[in-house]
Amino acid sequence: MHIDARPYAYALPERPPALVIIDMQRDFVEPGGFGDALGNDVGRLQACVPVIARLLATARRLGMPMIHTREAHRPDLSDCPPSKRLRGDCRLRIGDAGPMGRLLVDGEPGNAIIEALAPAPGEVELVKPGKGAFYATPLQEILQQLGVSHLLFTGVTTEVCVQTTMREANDRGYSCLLVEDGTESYFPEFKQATLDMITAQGGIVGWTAACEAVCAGLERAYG
Ligand code: C5J
Repeated sequence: MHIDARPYAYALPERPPALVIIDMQRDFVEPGGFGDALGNDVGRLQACVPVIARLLATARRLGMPMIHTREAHRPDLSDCPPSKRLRGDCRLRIGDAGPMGRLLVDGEPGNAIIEALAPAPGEVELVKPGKGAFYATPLQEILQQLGVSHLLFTGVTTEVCVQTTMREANDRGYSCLLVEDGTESYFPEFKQATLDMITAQGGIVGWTAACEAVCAGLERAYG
């Protein structure tokens, strides 16, 4: 069983892959959040919401493991390096109060995952202080406990937290596929470049495929 993917078929294992949903939080997707404060057009990220919702519904129905992540810092910002906080030409910085509460701070209204993709009870919701989801989190232990070998990636933004996490996962031996229409960037050219970088050289980081092909492959294998 496999998913029709680039640069070639993505072979599916006996145990279903985990669906990883990176940082679909109000901070990045809605006006008034961190992404907006950095001067980005946050409306661009909306396109992937219904796609991820479809994958989420499929994953729940097929009993696949799911990992939802949020980029978040402790309220005292002890896990936010000054080099990160002070970077960028922004109106508001990490930890400053915005219309949805303090930017990128755990527990604030703006830090919540958007309602359309909210984790269901029992699904893993991982708080990560970095761009990569393996840095300073128990993600590796969680995946090992789940017995997962393959990861399907979605979320935002393609070239920052999604790509960083996929590269971290690749180095840890996971077979990784990025869902092409299940990820977005504020910069379409960066999204395209990321898809090209991942699949270049025979899949130097992994595979990519559209949601349609991913769902069809999952249904064939686990439905
Ligand atoms: C960024 C992310 N772009 N989730 N975070 O700062 O990609």
